[in-house]
Amino acid sequence: MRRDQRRRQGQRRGQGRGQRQRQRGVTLLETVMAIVIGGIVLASIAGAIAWAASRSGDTWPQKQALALAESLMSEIALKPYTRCDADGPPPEGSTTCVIADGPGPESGESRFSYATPFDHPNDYAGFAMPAPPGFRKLDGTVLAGLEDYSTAVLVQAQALDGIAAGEGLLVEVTVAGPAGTSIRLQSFRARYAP
Ligand SMILES: [Ca+2]
Repeated sequence: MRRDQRRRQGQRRGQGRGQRQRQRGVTLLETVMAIVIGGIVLASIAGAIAWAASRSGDTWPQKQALALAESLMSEIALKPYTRCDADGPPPEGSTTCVIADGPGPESGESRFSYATPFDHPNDYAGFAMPAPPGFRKLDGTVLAGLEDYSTAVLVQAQALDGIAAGEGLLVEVTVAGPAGTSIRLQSFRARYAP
């Protein structure tokens, strides 16, 4: 009697394991459904990536123009803002410049000259690199691929908070590129040296 009970219990346990094994299994229909859903998800992700890639291409001229404007603005920021031209400071004991500095380059100065380069923010007043040939390096050579980007610089006296116009400058760099692209950066300088 006890043996029969144990056998029946064993049969019930065996049936229970079989049911659990059947529950753990995956049907062909479920597999097909998973593949279909996975495919839809992957197609959606690929579509989002393609959309983002197309949008990033649209903004490329703006990014390029901004990089050029920042480059030229950094170059101007490196020039000391002094009262006299860097080549003609006042002699010792005097306050009169040997070479006075004013808007635009002084005699012989050029952004593309190694002997007499621009040496003051004022030298960039009215400076421009029309397109073509577009943006040029300090040695005058054209940067390939940037022939459609034109550059113009405005430098003018600017009164700042507590600083007279004669001792403050507004520097404005404008870069125009393809597809109507236009970037304008502004910065302000205050004279710190004699
Ligand atoms: Ca100068």
